[in-house]
Amino acid sequence: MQCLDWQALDNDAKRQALSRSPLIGDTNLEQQVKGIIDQVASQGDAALKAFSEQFDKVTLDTLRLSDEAIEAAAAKVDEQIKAAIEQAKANIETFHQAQAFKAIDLETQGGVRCELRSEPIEKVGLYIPGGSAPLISTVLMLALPAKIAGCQQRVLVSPPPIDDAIVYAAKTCGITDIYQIGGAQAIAALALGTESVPAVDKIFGPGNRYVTEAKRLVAQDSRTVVSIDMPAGPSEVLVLADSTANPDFIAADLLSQAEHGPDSQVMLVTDSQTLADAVNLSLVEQLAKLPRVDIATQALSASRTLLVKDMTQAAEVSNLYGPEHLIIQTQAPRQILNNIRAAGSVFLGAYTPESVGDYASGTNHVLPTYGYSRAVSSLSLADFCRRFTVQELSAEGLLGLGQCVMTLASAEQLDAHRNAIAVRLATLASEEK
Ligand code: HSO
Ligand code: ZN
Repeated sequence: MQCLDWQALDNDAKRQALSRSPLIGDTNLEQQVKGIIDQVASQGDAALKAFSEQFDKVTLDTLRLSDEAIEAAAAKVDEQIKAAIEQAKANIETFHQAQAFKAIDLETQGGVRCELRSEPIEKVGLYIPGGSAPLISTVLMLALPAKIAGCQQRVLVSPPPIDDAIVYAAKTCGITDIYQIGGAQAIAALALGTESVPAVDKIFGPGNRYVTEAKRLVAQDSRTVVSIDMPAGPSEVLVLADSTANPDFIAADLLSQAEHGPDSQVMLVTDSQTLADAVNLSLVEQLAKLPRVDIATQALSASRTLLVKDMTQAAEVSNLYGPEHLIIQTQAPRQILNNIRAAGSVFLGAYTPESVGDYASGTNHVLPTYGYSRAVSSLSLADFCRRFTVQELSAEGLLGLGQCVMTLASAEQLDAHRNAIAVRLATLASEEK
């Protein structure tokens, strides 16, 4: 990995050192995806089947997996995998159940009652990518919170042929419908609805650039009212380490992120040149043994080590970057945690690799990337709910608040607003006589 001395860099070079590969709007991609969405809008299921033949090379009779097909796929899954799914599921459930909404019901002033309530989003669509790494864990991370939140219809889509373990995970996590559709066309179907796919209120989940572009486009499409979970970018990790860290652990963590994709970014920020050198040596050794060596090598070529003066500065650098995953391997990681302002999920200490959060500790692995951790939160139960407020005033409440509202309405020159108060105050005054 390229190694830079942070303190020797000027401001421009510092910005450059923390830069991600540009997410340039690709007009060609946009046009292509728009075309797919329009085709699904006009031809529904027929378009979905045609795209499956074209992109997935699969001919589909039905888009929805039947109960028999689900049972048959689930029966083929290895018992060890089932047991691991059950253990991860229990932890994810425990952590997400604890996030249950706490309602607010109070008086802001005498006779003025205000409430904050929460309702589950009724229909949610969950996208699970196919391809070389079937993300079983993503099924757990999306389906369990959706179920715990109380979303009524929980639709999972994934490109055909769907991996048996994904089908099993969907079944055990209470998915109500599974559709074997993928790509931009699956997002279009969830947003617009077709003869067999229900239109949903919100779409969740990671995907390739077509999927990401389709999510962005449907969220702005005037034919639909659909939201998406969060903006997406390539996955990334930043490791903060001091001289006490184990270089083999760090190299392994960097590689676990690098193997996700050639555009994954991994960063090491340390105050120890000796550690940086040892990590580099270990990377070379471990990389050679990985089946996904080509992907990881490409990711590493755009990744960096930054040498800082101390671990306080290291935390500042991490805050500037705002990593999706932040691993802190130092003598006293919790001390550094107090200085952390922006990160999707934090992994503390030598025995907490990112992998545990990716699969099974209980935290969610759907996290803001690309520096969005400065403003966007990691996926939680709240993302599957909508909050709304309620207010109720007694006559006394209105007497106490009316003049304030009338003054502000007059200042905004909105007389009808003022009158909505005035007419009531006048009635109250006449009733009092
Ligand atoms: N690190 C990925 C999640 C994942 N890893 C799934 C393995 N499977 C993005 O947070
Ligand atoms: Zn991962």
